[in-house]
Amino acid sequence: PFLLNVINHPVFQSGQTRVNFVEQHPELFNLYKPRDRSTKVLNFLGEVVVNGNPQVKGACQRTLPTPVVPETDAYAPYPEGRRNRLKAIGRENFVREIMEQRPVLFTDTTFRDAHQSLLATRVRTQDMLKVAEGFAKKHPDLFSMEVWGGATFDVAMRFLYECPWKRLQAFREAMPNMLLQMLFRGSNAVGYSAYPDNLTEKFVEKSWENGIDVFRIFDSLNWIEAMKVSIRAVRERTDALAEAAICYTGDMLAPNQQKYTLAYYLDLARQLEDEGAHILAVKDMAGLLKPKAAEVLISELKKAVSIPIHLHTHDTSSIQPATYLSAVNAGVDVIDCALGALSGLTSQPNLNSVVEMLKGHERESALNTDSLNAYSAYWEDVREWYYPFESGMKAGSAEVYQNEIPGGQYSNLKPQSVALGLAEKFETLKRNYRVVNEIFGDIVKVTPSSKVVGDMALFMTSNDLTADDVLRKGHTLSFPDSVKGFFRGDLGQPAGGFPQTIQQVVLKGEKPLTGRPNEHLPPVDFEAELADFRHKFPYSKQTADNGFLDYLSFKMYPKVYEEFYQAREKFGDVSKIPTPAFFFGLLPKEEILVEIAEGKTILVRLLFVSEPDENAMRTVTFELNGQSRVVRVHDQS
Ligand code: 3PY
Ligand code: ZN
Repeated sequence: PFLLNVINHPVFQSGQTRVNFVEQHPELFNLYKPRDRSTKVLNFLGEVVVNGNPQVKGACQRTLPTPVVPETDAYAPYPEGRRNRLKAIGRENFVREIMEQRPVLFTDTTFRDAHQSLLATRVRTQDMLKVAEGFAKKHPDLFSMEVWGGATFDVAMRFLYECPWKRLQAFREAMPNMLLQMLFRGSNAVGYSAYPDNLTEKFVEKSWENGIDVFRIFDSLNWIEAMKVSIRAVRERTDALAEAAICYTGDMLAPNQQKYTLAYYLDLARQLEDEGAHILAVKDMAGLLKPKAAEVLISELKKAVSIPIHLHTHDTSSIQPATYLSAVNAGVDVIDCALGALSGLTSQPNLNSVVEMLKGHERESALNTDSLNAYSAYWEDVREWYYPFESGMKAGSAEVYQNEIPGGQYSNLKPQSVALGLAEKFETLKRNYRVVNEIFGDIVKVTPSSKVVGDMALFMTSNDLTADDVLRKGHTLSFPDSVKGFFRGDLGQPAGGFPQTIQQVVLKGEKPLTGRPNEHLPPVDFEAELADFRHKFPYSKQTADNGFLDYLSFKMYPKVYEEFYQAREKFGDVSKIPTPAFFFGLLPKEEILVEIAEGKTILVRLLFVSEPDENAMRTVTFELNGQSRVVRVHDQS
């Protein structure tokens, strides 16, 4: 097929072919014809029909609702939104204008943190994309849409077989008037370990080129050293906003609070402003910021810095709307909420209700709650499709003040504990999370430091270990890699340093780092590595940028990328398969439409599934655009 592509290419036929003809025409690698694409879709569906999608193993088929997309006028122009404003007046004027605004502004987290925190990040691009354009047209008053980064990058590839960059590009196209925001883990970018500085810079640059306008940058230990490279990259290499975050932990007003005090946060805020942050975020990832503390913290921050303040929380305790009211009264500029049906509990407070709460308040927002409610109704139905990923939490819980588990981690801890056979011990696991935090010296817990605490809590739970066992018998234990890395200084330095005893127990004589872990990483040689990458993964070159974004995905998650690559080769682009069919397969006679290429849609109907033969192979018969087609699938049961 490649040779045919070359021979049939108009440039080749014109006789004007140059030496680098192949390099300049990535479309030559479009080796898959529509028939291949539909076969791949059938292969995927056949696999799910026979063996189920491993993602939802054990979930039973049930009647799923049909969500209604609120009406949108596809021909209506996009009203001017914050992105138009940023472009028109530039970053400095834009942030000044934000601070002068009387109404409080909102970031909608539905497309990122909300589903990361409620549905283990599993919401697929198409379900968000269906409402993206209409939402952008109806809610241009929002400050931003948080759509990317955090765990979405990893999960899109690992579990959904989707390209995260394509997701971003699609959002960009559907919401040209809105500021698109991402969560960026400082020197850990969208991964779990430290990357060479030039890779972090390249990642920032490419994220901006592909659609990001606001980078929320944090460090999992509030270690400013680790945030400098990314803040500078956003300032110098893009026209986007560098929003630097301080992570809030513990209880600032507790009488015994020694470490995470008001003075600690004010000092961090001043340093981040000095580093050039355009906006300051207070990132309350576990939902620990109580209303009174918010009043004190926000009003003191307003005095300490002269950039806008953007507050983020999780409603795990169920009292965070009260925190938002305090923060609004204290002058916070922007707050993070999620659309009704994907809000509350481990997610953000309810956007629709917070907008209503502020009706009559001097900082009332102009957002239209009728319209927000229509979109919430859509999500209420879509959420049903993802029911296997629900955490099971039914009400707010004050336990969060003890275990301090971030909302974005809570919804993943449950499936992790199930996978390790610890489903029955979830209560012990949560208690151990708190114990680990204590023996690790009370650290900030957010990705990736929260993963370290989670891994250790899982380790203690599965081995029935107490804190005392760990400290006294630790020299005989082999700790999880992430825990060793943490005490080696791979994530940087925690406030107050590492507790010596546990550090020695874990490291067993190995010498820890005290500087920036990235300092020791040689810069990436993009040219040489890219050539190797393209050689190893030729199919990646089909993209418009000749595989560079795929290469960045590979650099973040080499093994995950490799599996994603193989899945894409085998099944093609599965992102267009409707979600119920993607997770649960089809019932006999059920029919779905799948877009296999721009403007080309196939109609697939399941006819029947044969009994397994002596080699455990089943024949699955489909009807594709009216013609019968069969695929053979190995039954793994
Ligand atoms: C992430 O890094 O994924 C987070 O959501 C941290 O809160
Ligand atoms: Zn969050």
